[in-house]
Amino acid sequence: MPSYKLTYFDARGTAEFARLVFKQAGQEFEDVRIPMDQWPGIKEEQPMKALPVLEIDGRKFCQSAAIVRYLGKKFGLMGSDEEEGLVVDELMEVFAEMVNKHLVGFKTEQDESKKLELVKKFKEETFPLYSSFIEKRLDENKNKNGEDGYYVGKTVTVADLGIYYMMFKIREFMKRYDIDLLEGRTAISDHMARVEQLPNIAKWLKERPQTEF
Ligand SMILES: N[C@@H](CCC(=O)N[C@@H](CS)C(=O)NCC(=O)O)C(=O)O
Repeated sequence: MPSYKLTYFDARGTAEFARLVFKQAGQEFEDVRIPMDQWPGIKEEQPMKALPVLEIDGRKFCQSAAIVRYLGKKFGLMGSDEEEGLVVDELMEVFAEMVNKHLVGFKTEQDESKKLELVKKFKEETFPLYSSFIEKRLDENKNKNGEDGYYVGKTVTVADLGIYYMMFKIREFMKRYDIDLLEGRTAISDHMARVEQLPNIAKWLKERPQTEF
């Protein structure tokens, strides 16, 4: 196995999905967290002047989604055939779209009243659309396997880790507004609990640095 070093800031951010994949796979990696004041000094050394960067035996790779897909393939977490792989990919795109199209607005909008409007629209339109689709995929796999479980097959894939992390981000953000979007969304809450109870993930959630984002 090559040596892995994942460099990011001291945050979950766009590196945490890859960290979750490493942890679930039980694969050792160096979890490097750059203090913000040191970032200007190393920015120019990064392939696209941004983080996360994964070093594999010293060679640097960027783009968080590409990193997750690589790790998923390496550790057998992409589904067991092309059709399962399609669902896994589909849910990875759901994750990316949610983060880049919707959650980013909460971060960039500074005006609190405009932010409240975004929260309202998210609660009434965006979240129901995404969560209904996610529940449909969970339900389909449940019908196929006859048991509550994961998004494809009977074992964890990167789709489970990504959608878990997406829901975690939403849950954390909405707490500030005293909103629980997962109320009544039992299939999603149960899935989150299932991921949180995976032994390697449970250990990581306990020991990982506590950061705001
Ligand atoms: N599409 C890239 C985005 C990379 C990116 O914009 N990273 C941000 C942090 S999330 C960054 O390095 N910001 C610092 C900077 O641009 O100076 C990915 O998913 O990896």
